[in-house]
Amino acid sequence: EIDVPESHPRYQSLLTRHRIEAGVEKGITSKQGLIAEGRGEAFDYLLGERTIESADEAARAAAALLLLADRPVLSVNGNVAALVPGETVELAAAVDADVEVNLFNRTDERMTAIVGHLREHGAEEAGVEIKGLTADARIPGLEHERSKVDADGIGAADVVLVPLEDGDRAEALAEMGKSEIVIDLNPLSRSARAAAVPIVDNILRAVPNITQHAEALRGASREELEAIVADFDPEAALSAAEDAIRSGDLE
Ligand code: PTJ
Repeated sequence: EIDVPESHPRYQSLLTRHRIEAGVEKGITSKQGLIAEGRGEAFDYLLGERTIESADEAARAAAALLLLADRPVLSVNGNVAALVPGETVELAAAVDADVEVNLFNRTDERMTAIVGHLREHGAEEAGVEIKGLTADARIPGLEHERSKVDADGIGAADVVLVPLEDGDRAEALAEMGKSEIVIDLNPLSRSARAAAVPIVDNILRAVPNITQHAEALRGASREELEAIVADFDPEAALSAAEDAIRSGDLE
């Protein structure tokens, strides 16, 4: 897929860039997605391109919240589809969630391309439903195109995973009473601050990590899962991430 040796010190970052570029070429990722990727990379560099302990705890709390949910939905945008299509399908299968394509810059062409891309990555075989095309409900307080969701998808969800989300939408979804899990490398972003469970980690590492925790927690009781969620402190997780960035300890 990309001609860079795995031993290259910036292998992961080059692979990520390549996937985002390919996403733009396939009509999946928006041009703004390239800018978002650049911003994310800068934060990842400062975090030492690793999953810090507080982000691992957040991923475990996210897994518990998804397993407890009645109607969990994983929201997918153009960056998520380019970076972790198969991993998102695997997470949805592990926690019995639907996937919904939900775009900041919504066009019919990109919606169709992303739904097709997720199908190519095994959605049907895994029994995972891909929503987003019906668009028969709205998120209150957002401009028309940005507010479109499926009534039986994000519209009815109790827990929503919103990776790499714009702050306005993350806040509007939180105001609708959804429990939000946000994956965002910027611990100061409004999306991360709106989340019940903010995961400050690269989505490439975070999504498979939530899946692993979900598999490990499969036999846990409701009480155990509820205790994991109750013990999680979102503000402490954000401060720990900010401290890790400020300490400049790149390992
Ligand atoms: O595909 P669309 O039309 O829905 O548009 C998607 C983007 C991402 C362009 C849109 O939602 C947007 O403009 O987002 P922002 O406001 O740039 O926010 C994206 C956030 O994700 C920023 O805080 C970045 O630091 C963060 N980010 C970028 N890449 C990654 C990341 N977080 C985790 N992992 C990454 N790989």
